[in-house]
Order: sequence, then structure tokens, then C-alpha cells
Amino acid sequence: MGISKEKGKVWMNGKLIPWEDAKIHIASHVIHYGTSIFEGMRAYDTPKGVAIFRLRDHVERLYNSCKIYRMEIPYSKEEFEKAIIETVKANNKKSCYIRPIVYRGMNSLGVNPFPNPVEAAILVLDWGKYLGEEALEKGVDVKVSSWQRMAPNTFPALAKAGANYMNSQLIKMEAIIDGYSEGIALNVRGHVSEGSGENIFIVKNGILYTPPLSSSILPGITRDTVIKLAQDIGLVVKEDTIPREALYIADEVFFTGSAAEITPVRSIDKIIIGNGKRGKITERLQKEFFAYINGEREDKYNWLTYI
Ligand code: PPE
Repeated sequence: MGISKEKGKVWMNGKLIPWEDAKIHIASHVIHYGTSIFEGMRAYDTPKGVAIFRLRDHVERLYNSCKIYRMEIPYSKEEFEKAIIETVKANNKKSCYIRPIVYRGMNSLGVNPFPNPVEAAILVLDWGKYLGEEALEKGVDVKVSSWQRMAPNTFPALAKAGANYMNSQLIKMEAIIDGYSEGIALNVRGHVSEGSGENIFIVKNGILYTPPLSSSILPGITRDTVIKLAQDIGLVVKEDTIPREALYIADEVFFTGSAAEITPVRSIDKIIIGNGKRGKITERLQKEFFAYINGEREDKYNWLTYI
């Protein structure tokens, strides 16, 4: 998303400051070694006011990612949640995308991160449809990437670390240059993993399948949302390893993510998926999902935090 015209306030190390003042030093550890952990979530405009979707779960994942990388956030989870709410309020936005980031600042150059302070910031942005305006209705054309997702003993996939997105960038660039909207990565064992910034589901004979956490995926919060909403309407969901070719013969395929929401996939490697349009089950799940996030359903899982 273009952010050069953003103006509002950024929360940085405990203070709300103007967008243009939210800067870090070039010698910061994060610049040299990719030492950052981040989150991405959305707030939606509901009839009862602006609500952040699954705030607690995103903050929980942020703290888990930091724990994996031995980064101690100098705020409690409650303080961090309050800071996110405060930043959304300060920016007077209705629907928006929220990007908290924790990173190692400046003190000492060299791989050893420990001497560097753990700092934090929260950005609030306008962010439209992740894979294009028509994507949610028409679906997107994607390819299986020649790049794999990181092996389990290299970068921990369960952590939402900035450095993981160098791998995502390779997948995304290859897809764009080859004329696709997105790339699907396999893991090192050749099983389906995820998109550069989305989890993936397939539908076959009425059953939903999605790769398990052991397939080198981010534990997506939208993935979890879709699993619960699907089960609520009586669908069977299986977390199972997915061979590449199961993508081609699936009845429906879709991506999930905070930015991507639920985006149908209409072709993979130029093979048409199902009838080449958004599938019936995908459409039904979108309906349930959007009704929930827009506050049109009872909030039975306590997923909406009104600001
Ligand atoms: N896998 C990856 C690699 C990923 O980056 C995301 C989110 C997901 C799965 C879905 O996770 P969740 O948002 O919890 O459902 N990607 C974020 C950033 C995308 C970006 O371009 O930046 C997002 O959707 O906010």
C-alpha cells in the first residue's frame, strides 16, 4: 500500500508522535540484521463503532514471536493492547490496518543482538484489498513458486519475523515478474505451505483442507477464524499435508490473511481451479466472515474489541 501520503500519529516507545518524526538510526540492529517482529490486523467500522478484529490474539502472537527470538518487550500485553487502541483512536480512522512492530534498536553493531534495546512502534494505515479490488469476487491467478518456504531448522515459521519476509519477497517478486498476483510456496518436503503473505485452504468434495503448522506456515489468525466459522456452519475441516497436485484438482482454493481476508484463487500455474470462479463454499465462508467482522453477528468468540 502506498504510505507516502500518510499523515497521522505513530506510537513509538510509549509516545504518540507525528508520522514524519517516527524515525530510527541507520545503525539500528534491525537495519543490518533484520531483527524485527511484527503484526498486521484490521479494524472495521461496525454499527456499534470501530472494532479491532482479534486484537488479543494478534498481541499474543507478537509476544510469542518475540519469545522465540529472546526479545523482551518492555510493556505488558495489556499495556500493548491499550497502546494499539490509543493509536487507532488518535488517527481517527474507521476501517484501517494496524501494524505493530518490535525491533532491536541501536547500541552495538555485530550479530549478537543482546546489547541492543528492544523498541516498539504502532502504525495505523489505510489498506485496501490486498490482491486487488476485484480479487475477493473474481479470484486471483497464482503460481507455485520455485522458492520454498524455510526449512524448520533454519527460520522458525511460527514467528512473524521481518526476516522471514525476505523469503516472501522472493516468492512475490517471481510471481509478479511472471504475471501472477501471488505465489504459493511448498515446504522443503514438497508439501504445500502458504502464500507469500497468506495461508491457503482447498475444498475437495465439500471438505476443507489446510496445511498443518508443521508444513512451515505462519499460524494465521484468519486461518483459525475460517476453521471455526466453517465448523460452525457444519463443514468438516482437516489440517493435513497437501501435495502440490491436490491444488490443481481441488474444487476450490482460497487464501486467508488479515490483509487478504478471504481471497479466492481461480487458477494455479494456468490450470483452472473448479469452474474458474469463486466457489460456492468460498463465497459462503466470505459471507460468514464479513458478517462477523462487520459486527452483524453475535460476537460469540469475543473477537471484536470496540475502541
Ligand atoms: N502467512 C504469511 C506468510 C503471512 O504473512 C500472513 C499475514 C498470513 C499467513 C496470514 O496470517 P493472519 O494475518 O494472522 O491471518 N500477512 C500479513 C502481512 C502481509 C504484508 O504484505 O505485509 C497480513 O496479512 O497482515
